[in-house]
Amino acid sequence: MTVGIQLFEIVDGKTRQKSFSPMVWRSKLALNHKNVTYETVPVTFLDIPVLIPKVCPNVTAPTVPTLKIADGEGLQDSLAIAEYIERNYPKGPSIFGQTASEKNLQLFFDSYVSTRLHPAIQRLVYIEMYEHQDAENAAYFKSSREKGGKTLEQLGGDQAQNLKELKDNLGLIHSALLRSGGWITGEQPGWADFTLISAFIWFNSFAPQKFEEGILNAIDDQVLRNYWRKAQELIQ
Ligand SMILES: N[C@@H](CCC(=O)N[C@@H](CS)C(=O)NCC(=O)O)C(=O)O
Repeated sequence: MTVGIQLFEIVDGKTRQKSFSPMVWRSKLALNHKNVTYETVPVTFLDIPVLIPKVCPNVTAPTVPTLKIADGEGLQDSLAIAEYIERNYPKGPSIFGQTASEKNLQLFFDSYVSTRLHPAIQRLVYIEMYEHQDAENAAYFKSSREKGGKTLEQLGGDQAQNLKELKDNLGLIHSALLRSGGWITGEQPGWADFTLISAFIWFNSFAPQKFEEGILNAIDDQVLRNYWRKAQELIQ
């Protein structure tokens, strides 16, 4: 039997149904955008160091997403995966745009999402991520995150302050969406959108009420809510 492209994705330890990682979702949205046929391989936190080195034998720090492109050939890292797809599936809509400067701007947006939204979201979902694990994965999650000496509660910090930080940093994104009237990248979604939507998926999958408050209701109009509604067509 020929096994095609496989994407290793992390799921929660309790139901093993919830694909939550923002980095995995960046890859999934890019694969879907290019109409690539692939199957997903669900793994938990504890499976990652066991299974990923079998696909990528030389990696020092196994993580997901990992794409198995052929027997014995694996590719780690969401951006590397998207670049591989863009190179190898030239037909159809582009992920990064037509020019180097378009790609550069999208990577700038990627950095903005990763540095201005992810930290506050991470602090807002530490406890929920822990609660969605089975006993073994919960113990791993807790000990790996607490090894710096702070408890999960302490790492989460002041929730009101986290929501304020999110709101402050959503302002520029909201303005960009108002200007474009559609996706961040215009009429077609692109890498910038995939990074933003993936952050939203992560937040919403663990803490839908905080997501509602911290993202959809952060600014007093429908722009972010309409964007999230529109994003549902890409999420499969
Ligand atoms: N730069 C990497 C980061 C990948 C990463 O950190 N993945 C997380 C899930 S979001 C992971 O595999 N964590 C394993 C762990 O925490 O044990 C990428 O973009 O793919």
